[in-house]
Amino acid sequence: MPATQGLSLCDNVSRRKERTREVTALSKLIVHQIPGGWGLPSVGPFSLKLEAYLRIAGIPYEAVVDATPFKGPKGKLPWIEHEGKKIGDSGFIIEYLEQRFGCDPDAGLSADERAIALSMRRLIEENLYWTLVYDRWMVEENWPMTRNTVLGEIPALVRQVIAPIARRGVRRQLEAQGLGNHSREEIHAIGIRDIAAIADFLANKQYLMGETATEIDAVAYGMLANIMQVPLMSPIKDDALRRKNLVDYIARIQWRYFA
Ligand SMILES: N[C@@H](CCC(=O)N[C@@H](CS)C(=O)NCC(=O)O)C(=O)O
Repeated sequence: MPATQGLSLCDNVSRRKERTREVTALSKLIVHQIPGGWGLPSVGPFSLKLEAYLRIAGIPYEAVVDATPFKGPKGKLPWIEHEGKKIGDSGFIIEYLEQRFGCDPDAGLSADERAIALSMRRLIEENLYWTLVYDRWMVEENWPMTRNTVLGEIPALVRQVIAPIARRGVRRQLEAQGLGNHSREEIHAIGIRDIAAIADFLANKQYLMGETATEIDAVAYGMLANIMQVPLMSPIKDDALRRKNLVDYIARIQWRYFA
C-alpha cells in the first residue's frame, strides 16, 4: 500500500532534501506489521504508530502483514526492510528513517519540548501499552476476539494450537513487567490515570506538541486508536471515549493522514 499523503510536513525543507527523498523513494521501504482489523490498518499499536509516523513524515512505504512476529530481527512487529537492511523496533526504525530520508517531524521542537515528548512516549509505550495487553489477552470476554483478530492471519487449525501458548507467554510478560500482579480494578485505574494525563496534556491543542503533528502524535495515535476504536470491553476505553478532546484528536489524525 504506497502512502503518498502527509507530504506537507516536508514540503518546506530544502531542495537538496527533496532530491534526496525522490532518489531514496526509488528503493522500496517494506514495513512488516501486525494485521489490520476492527477498522484499523493495524491492530498492533506499534505497527499503527509506525504507519502514522510514515504518513506524518511523508515517506512512501509498502505495508506487508506478518502472521507472527518471529521473522523480525527483534522477534517483534513492526520491522522494516530497506536497502538490504532489516531493522526492528519502531523507535530505532524512526531514528533510521530520519537519518536516511532527512526528514524529522520533531525538527521544530526545543530541547525541553523533546524531553516532554519523550516522557509522554514512555508513559504511553511502557505503561499504558501493558494495560491494553491485559485487556486484550487476559480479560475472558475479550480473548476470543483478540485471538481471532490479532492472530487472525494464522491458519485456523494452527491458531487453535498456538493461541493458548501465546496467551501463556503474554501472561508471563505481564507478570515480569509488573502490571500483571495487580487486580483487574487496579490495572484499569492505572490505565485511566494515563488516559487522563494524555487528555490533560493535549487540552485544546490540535496536536500534542502544538499546531503540527510530531512523532509523539504517531505514538499516541497508534495506542489510542487501538484502545478507543476496537470492539473490546474496557473501562479504560470507556473513559477515553468520554473525553471529547481525545475523540476529536483521533478523528483529526485519521482525517488528515489516513483519509
Ligand atoms: N519496542 C517495540 C515494541 C513492539 C511490540 O511490543 N510489538 C508487539 C506487538 S504490539 C509484538 O510483536 N509482540 C510479540 C511478542 O512480544 O512476542 C517497538 O517499539 O516496536
